Amino acid sequence: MKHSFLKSITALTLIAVGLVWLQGCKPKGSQSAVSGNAAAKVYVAPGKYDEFYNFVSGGFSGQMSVYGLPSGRLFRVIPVFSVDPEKGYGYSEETKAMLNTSHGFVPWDDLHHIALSETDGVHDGRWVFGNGNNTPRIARIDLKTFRTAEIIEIPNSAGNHSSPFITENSEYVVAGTRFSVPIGDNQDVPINTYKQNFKGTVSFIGVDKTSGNMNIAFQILTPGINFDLARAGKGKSHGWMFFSCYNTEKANTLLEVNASQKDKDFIMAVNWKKAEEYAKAGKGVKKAVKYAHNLYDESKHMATSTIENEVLVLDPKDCPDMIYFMPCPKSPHGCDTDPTGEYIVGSGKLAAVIPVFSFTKIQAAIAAKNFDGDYDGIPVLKYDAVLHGEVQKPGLGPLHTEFDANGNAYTSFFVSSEIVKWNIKDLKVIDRVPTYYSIGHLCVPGGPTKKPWGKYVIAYNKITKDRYLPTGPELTQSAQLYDISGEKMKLLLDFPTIGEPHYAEAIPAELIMKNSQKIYKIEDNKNPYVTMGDNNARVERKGNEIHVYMTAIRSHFTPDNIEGVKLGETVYFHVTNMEQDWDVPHGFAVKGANNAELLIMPGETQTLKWVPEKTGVYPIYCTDFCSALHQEMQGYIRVSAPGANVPLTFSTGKTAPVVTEKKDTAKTK
Ligand code: K7E
Ligand code: CUA
Repeated sequence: MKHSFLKSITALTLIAVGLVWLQGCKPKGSQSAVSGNAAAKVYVAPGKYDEFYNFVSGGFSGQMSVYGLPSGRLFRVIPVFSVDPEKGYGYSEETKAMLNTSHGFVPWDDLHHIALSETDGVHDGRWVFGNGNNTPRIARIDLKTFRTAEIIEIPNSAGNHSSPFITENSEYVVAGTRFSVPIGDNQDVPINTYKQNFKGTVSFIGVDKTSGNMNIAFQILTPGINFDLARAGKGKSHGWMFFSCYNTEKANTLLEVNASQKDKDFIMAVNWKKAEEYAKAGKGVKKAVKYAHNLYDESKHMATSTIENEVLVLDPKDCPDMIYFMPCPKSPHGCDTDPTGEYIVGSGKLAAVIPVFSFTKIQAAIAAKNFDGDYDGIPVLKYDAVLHGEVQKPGLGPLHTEFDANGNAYTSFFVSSEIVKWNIKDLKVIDRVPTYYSIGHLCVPGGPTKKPWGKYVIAYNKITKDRYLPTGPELTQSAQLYDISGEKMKLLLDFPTIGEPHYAEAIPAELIMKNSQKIYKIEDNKNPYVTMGDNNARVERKGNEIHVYMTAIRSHFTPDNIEGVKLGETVYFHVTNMEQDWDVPHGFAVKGANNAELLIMPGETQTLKWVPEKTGVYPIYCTDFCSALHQEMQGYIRVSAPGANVPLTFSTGKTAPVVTEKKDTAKTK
């Protein structure tokens, strides 16, 4: 009794102390931290371009946002996992399938990490990937159009946090499960059978070299621990992937305490070249699962969702020398590889040091079987045998590390709210700057690649408190830009962000802007509901459905007068934007529709579904100010009672024969 009472007191104290400590402290001198010429360094004159694109995850907004650097100007919010009424994403008939999952339509997710595609270890500007944490998914955004082109769901996963980290030729993006879960046929098991029944997986998602299309190449079954982050090897460590793991205690409740027991958790090193060989050699087992694979077809302007039924699973028991554990103090979060691929940095949230591992030593330790026993049958490498060294007294609560091209590392510290610059070889701290406040991830342009462009480090902060004008209980989160061109880091700029920023990547603007698409060619439009020119505009009744084949061009819709719709019918507006000029979208909205607007790009067709609930005349209009006569870009659709004798008609600019009705006559005469 007494013993367990004491135990719980200790646990509670731990929690209390931990909470105070984990919440971080406010750095001093927050008002006067900017150097004299900061404004000039971030000033991008009107009409001039920024030097970098910055792709920033939106966290619980489910979206990705695009900023310019160094200005911090917001250019675009790309809808990825969340519906976006502004663009009709997830609302138009064409885009709904993008958000389909094995659980049905899921209109939201939690996007934490960004991975720009790479060729030979360098960002190539073709695609950017993002992860959905909640309903495990990975999205691919096409950087020609800045639109989500593909979403693949990850089966046997829950809380897809360790994702989507990319290999140096975009061979794979990986997805490690945060939660271990019961896997297999019987998932209805007591939670306290965690240790027996719960398993983890890490998935390797192949990326087609030409199309970018994803497929789940294989999954590796792991002990029931939590995967947090990952990084691919590069250069000499190409062919390996490193995952940080926590909860090696395999706790299933009060992880705050119960998963912080051990002095060291693990970084899991995966030899994925070897895993590939095992997969090819038939060492895997095909497991029955269900997951959605959604693709946006750019010529059809339409998404399709396919439910897949199978995934190839590799069990380390049948695949020796494929994975190893390296001890890493204490609840590691970030796991980052330096530009040479030799050094792997673990960031233990509760650790007092930053351990840096050596790939050369890892290989030697594996060859010499220098193991410290095993964990669930997987060899554990000896800490001292694989350690390059530890950064001493770096700060409190290390989370993530990025690199410049000069052998320096930049680590974010959530608790002590700072960025610390240190030298990778001699592990000496060079500089530290406060962040306002409680930094999570940080980003150096090209920082995770073989060729960092350097110049800046950007902090993505969790808390802003007094930094901005107050906006009620919810305050903006923010980014801060620091100059890293000299020995000392210099704060240049704060800018607010969309949602909660987690990870971000930055890439020189010229790698993307030269490929940016301006329009969709109307002659290539293969949408089954396209209207090729005003002459083909029409309204058709199919059973209980009315299909409006409509064109939009400055500054009218064809047709813009529609009559004869009956209450109880469902109306589909298939709107084709006939424009072939850059930056001339048309919008489309219907009064009272329980839906969003459409925002239709030049040459594109999008469809709005509308179920009228009352008889009457409903205005329709263009929502995007497209010309001097934008405000004239409008029309009417009339809905009559089911039995009414109103024929289905449509027109634009025609003076229809006057139908005399009593009340009209009464008014005019
Ligand atoms: Cu550190 Cu979800 Cu990458 Cu946020 S995670 S900070
Ligand atoms: Cu079209 Cu406004």
